[in-house]
Amino acid sequence: MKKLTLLLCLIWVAQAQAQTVITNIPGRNTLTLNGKWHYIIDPYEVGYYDYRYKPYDANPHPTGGFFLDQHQTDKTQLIEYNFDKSPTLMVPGDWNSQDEKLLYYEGTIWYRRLFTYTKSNPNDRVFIHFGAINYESDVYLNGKKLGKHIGGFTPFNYEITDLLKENGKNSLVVKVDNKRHKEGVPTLNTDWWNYGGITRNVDVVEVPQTFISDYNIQLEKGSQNEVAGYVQLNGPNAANQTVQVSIPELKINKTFTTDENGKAAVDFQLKKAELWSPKNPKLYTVTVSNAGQSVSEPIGFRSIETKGTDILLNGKSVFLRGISIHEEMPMRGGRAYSESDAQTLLNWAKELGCNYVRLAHYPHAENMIRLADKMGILVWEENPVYWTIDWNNPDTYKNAEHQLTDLITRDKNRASVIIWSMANETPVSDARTNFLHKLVMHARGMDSTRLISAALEVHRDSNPNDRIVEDPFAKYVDIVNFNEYVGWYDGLPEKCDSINWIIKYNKPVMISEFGGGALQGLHGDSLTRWTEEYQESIYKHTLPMLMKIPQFRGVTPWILCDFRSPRRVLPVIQDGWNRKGLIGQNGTKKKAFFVLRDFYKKMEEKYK
Ligand code: GCB
Repeated sequence: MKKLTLLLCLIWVAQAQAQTVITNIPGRNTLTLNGKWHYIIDPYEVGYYDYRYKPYDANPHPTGGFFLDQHQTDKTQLIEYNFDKSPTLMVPGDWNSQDEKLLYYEGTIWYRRLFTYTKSNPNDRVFIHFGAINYESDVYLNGKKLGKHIGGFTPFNYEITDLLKENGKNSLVVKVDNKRHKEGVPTLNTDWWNYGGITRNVDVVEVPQTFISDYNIQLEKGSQNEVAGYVQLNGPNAANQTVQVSIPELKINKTFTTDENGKAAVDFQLKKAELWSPKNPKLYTVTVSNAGQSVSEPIGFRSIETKGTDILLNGKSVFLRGISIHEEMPMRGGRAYSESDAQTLLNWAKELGCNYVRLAHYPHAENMIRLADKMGILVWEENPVYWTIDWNNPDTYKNAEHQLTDLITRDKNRASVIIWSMANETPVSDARTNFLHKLVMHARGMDSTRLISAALEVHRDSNPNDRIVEDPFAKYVDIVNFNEYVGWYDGLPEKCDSINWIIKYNKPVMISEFGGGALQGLHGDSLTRWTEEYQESIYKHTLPMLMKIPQFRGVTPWILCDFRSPRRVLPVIQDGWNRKGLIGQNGTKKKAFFVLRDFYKKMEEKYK
């Protein structure tokens, strides 16, 4: 009997996990739960396991566990926690940068937020939506488990219609655990700070019984006027319904019918539409409606493809003047999360002369991509498959595929996004290449319109000056990207002058990383490590070297800003920061910033 209950419980949790993610949250009827949440630090997970190390939530009628959010109702009662009397953290936000004692913390923290909610319509359904929680979360409403989610950078939601106390106090408890795992995605070893917490927006979302859960409205591959996509309804009346797609500015108003799964194929022509580009980031208000409800958002239309060694944006060859960015605010030393954080980072990229950014090494917040759409900045988005993933573990693969799915689901209507990157600097082996190839097929199955890439590695040969890019995975990508550190990990800056690049692919080639460390404000000659002059010299020697690669079509140097990393321990210089930023920890630009800016001015002229 016990076993059966456990099994039912597991099935229920699995179903809760499988809930489809609602897209376009900013376009919906929402109540924000951002703000102060009470929290309890729980390194031993006493709020989750009993003293025999059994999870309290495995019992359908749990007697303990912090998720019950209990309070003493009489003085004899023994309850050894109290959310009301515990301190608070701001949500969204990582915990590390909010309290000094949490800077290095990796483990479990419980969050609790009370809220009241009144539906605008009694028949509506209600969901709770999380923009991202790093890394693993267990979510409970009014003492009942909604589900478990794994993966630190993508959104998820749970339906709470039946558990919600209308007009009453609801207790939302989230167990967040940011411990790293060998089989995780990312794995144990990275070069960035493992910021834990509820790092993005939390919203209550109200929708009709049958609602528009998702849609894809983008130009078809290779076309500059044919829109192809779908609208997905969710609910009891999803099948055989009519849905409308309208773009008033273009006088478009089309009707489609859903199939038995609630999905309608969408297909129509754009006449005289202005195509989206960095020079003209034109967005049209697109409205999808069904049975009296509608969802709108600004959407741009552009085509992206490769031809030989060229990248064609709206049919015209482009050079991608880029910069790599971590999702971190240097001055604060914490995860970037707000619209104004995104504005600061992307304004710096613009100042540098960029038309493109590489959002490394995991999916960044949705507001960043939406702002890139508005500002006219092309975007590379990356799955957190970094360095040495557990390639032979099927659960690791599922996890990676899941995160990629949620990323593509979230951002497929963003014109700015042109590249899905599968991975960064992964060591070549059959298991790794199969793993990545499967991810590519999955991504192409979900989205045939965007380009696929990955940051590959460089090899040496018997000739000490030859650098070779040769990787069995390269045949599956549209653009060959690689990271190289000649002048930093590989010799001194002048070495760049004598390097021969051997790259035999007839595809566009981009350099996804190069650079070196400099402490902002530290000056000396160009051979003294950590000075701004050394870093400047790397840029001065690297850019001419890259120009000699015939297929060279873009670059995203490492990196816009200094960022925190526990790998970087050198006192006085690093103090826990990777110093390869073109902008220092205090927001001041280093000398190399201006070298790159001048180069980008020339490249802009050249590709006019
Ligand atoms: C790399 C990694 C990046 C590191 C960088 C470095 O190749 O892709 O995550 O931060 O090198 O600074 O060494």
